Amino acid sequence: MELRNGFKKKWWHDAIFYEIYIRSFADSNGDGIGDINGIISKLDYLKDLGVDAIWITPFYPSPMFDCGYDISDYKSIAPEYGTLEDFDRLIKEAHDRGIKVVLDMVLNHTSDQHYWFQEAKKSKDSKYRNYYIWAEGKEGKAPNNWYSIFGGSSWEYNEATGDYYYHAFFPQQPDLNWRNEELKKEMFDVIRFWLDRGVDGFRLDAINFLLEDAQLRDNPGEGQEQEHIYDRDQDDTHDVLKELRAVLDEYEDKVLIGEVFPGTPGQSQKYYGSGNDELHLAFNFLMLKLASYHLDFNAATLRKETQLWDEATKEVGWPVAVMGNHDQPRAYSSFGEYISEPYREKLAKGIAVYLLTSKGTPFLYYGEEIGMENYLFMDPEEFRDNSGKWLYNYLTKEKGVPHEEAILKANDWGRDKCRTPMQWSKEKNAGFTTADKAWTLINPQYKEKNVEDQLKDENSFLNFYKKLIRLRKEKEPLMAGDYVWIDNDSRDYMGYIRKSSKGEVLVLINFTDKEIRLDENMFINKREKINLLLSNYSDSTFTKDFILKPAEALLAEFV
Ligand code: TEU
Ligand code: CA
Repeated sequence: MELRNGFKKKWWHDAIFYEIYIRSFADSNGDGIGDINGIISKLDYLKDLGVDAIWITPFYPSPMFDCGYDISDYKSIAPEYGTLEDFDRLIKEAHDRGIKVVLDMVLNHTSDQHYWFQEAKKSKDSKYRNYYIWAEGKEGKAPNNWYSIFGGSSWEYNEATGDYYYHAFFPQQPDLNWRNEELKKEMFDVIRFWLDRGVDGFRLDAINFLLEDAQLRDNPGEGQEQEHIYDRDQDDTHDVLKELRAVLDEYEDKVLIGEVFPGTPGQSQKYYGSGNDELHLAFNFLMLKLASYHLDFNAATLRKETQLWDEATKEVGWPVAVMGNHDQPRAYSSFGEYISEPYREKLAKGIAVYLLTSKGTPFLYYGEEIGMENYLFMDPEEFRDNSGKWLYNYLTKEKGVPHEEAILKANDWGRDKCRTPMQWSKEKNAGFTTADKAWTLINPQYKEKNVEDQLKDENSFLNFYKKLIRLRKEKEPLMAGDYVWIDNDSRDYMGYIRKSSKGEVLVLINFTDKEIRLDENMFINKREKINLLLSNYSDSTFTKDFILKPAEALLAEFV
């Protein structure tokens, strides 16, 4: 099959991906922490859901300052997650079921506990000094004004050497120096290590942060408001990506998926390179814009963004559709803000319709399929994510903000709310662990929302997802088709036909809590009849009266 612009179809074009936040997915040995054997025990569930590939968040040894995104050994597995033998078994068990396995790879930085950094910080003569980025201070202050993602200067003073090292994220995550050939070789070796073990590709963490301006020039603007023109998206990052891609291409059929942050369409487009020499896929952080920044969300903004992404990827590759991940609020909660209470679940199903009828590879985040929601942590002692902890302390201790206000802000910025354990059943601890307590709080909502109950209920959220996934696989236009937009202006509903040489599928999503009557001539035209494939209402009347009920979302075919 040929996709647009002569791209040959690969497995990842039509695969359904599923992100597993390993610590919270399934605990097999009763220590309260999800693990590799836990994942193996749920492969049949994933297969049945229709998942074709899993992306597993970092499981390497780590002091866990950033929940595993601070790696201290790249070629091993943290004991709490299992062993390399468990991992090999996971690859085999997944592959036996036709499920691909993609690892999370953090190339931008290591943990400050990594042997390289421990050595590097001892002396300027260390063999590993040049693995990291060092600079002299200026008048007793940091070398420049670069501001870190998690707050504060990106530079940290090092006593032993009397100078500063650079960190885009926490000080516990020193950035690697990708201009050093030796370092590059070490990391490519890591990539080969896992490819040799049979993994099918990588999700590259914060890949546009890889290199910084060699002259360390100041960014325009200050603090959080600064424009990151010298500490992100440097031209030579693409040279490294091309080398990395060449390593990947030594193997057959592997995929490179990049987190380009914040990932506007124009910015991300560059990371696809010519279309065949950098990333295969770059995440689209639409939901981040809609949710984290509380933007004006409606059918028009979503349509516009979808069109921009389609345009941006047209020449160079293939888009991604994603509604949530381990850094973002749960989609169910974010979109729920835009509609009145009785229609929250309907709209969440509408968002699922959008996700699974979009052009591009869909990525699900664990628990999304049962409608898991944010869980607010009201006691700062319970925070597991240091970004929320940092903000809470900063606000209460340095800014004098009262607890009630600070805790909400810390929840907003922190990421614990979307990392609560998977809700498998209404048993104790949601069936996630047999331990007394899980490593983090469990959303008490598990009693009403869990896999076990939803599997039994024909109209459940989970079964809606399953039906959608099945339709996406059955109806070729939903994968390969182009968009034919039905109404390019409506702020209330989105309508499009996915059209390919094999046929057409109509998609309509009402984003409001009001009925919308459509003019059938808009889409039915010369076609005889319209046949409903799926609606989030079991009593949809659309094919008779062309009325979309409040928050109704549907797929239909012309016959
Ligand atoms: O995220 C990159 C990133 O920029 C986001 O962390 C974002 O700024 C933040 O989460 C907003 O709340 C990746 C990982 O996905 C994230 O979990 C890591 O913390 C980060 O890199 C550092 O490795
Ligand atoms: Ca465990």
